[in-house]
Amino acid sequence: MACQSAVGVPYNNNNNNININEESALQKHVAFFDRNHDGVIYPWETFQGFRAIGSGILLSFFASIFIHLFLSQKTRPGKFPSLLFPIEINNIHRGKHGSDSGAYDSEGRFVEAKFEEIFEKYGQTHGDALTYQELKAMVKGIRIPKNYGGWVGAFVEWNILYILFKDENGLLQKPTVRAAFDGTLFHQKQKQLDMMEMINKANQ
Ligand SMILES: [Ca+2]
Repeated sequence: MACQSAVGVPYNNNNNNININEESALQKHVAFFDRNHDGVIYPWETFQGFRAIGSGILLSFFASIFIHLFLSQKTRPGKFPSLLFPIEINNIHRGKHGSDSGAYDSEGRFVEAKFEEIFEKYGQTHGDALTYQELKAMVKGIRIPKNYGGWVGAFVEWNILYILFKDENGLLQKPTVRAAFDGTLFHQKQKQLDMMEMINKANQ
């Protein structure tokens, strides 16, 4: 969900000129957690966002702490550190770490070829899905030597994605991963859970 202040990242495929109205895939990916749409995400919003997509209290709590400790200051260049650990969506591409899949480029734009590469290289069993073992192999395979922060970042991100979005056979499906990258997955999941709750209430 786009917030008005999340005007984008300099982006133009041809000559790198600025298009300030373009919202990057990475901005869309995180904007779900900006619950009041003011362009800044606070830890309690991340917590609420995780709860809204069906994450348990413990995982939501851990994710909020980890994400904000890791990202807050990177997204606030030149600003004095804040104990509220805000994340500024406009600068979210600055929070990108090494040892990632490369499916977001340095400006937070989605890179189709890198996304495809994940499944071509590691989706050995099903082609269009990852088993947990394949996911582990991928997270290990994309490591940059001695980039320990990136190793931890990638490990946590992919494991959270797996825990919350694996299917009934324990597979992380390609369309699910694509929707995570393009920012639509969390909205879909929230809608689905809201719908289930409505049905449950209606049946009581
Ligand atoms: Ca906010």
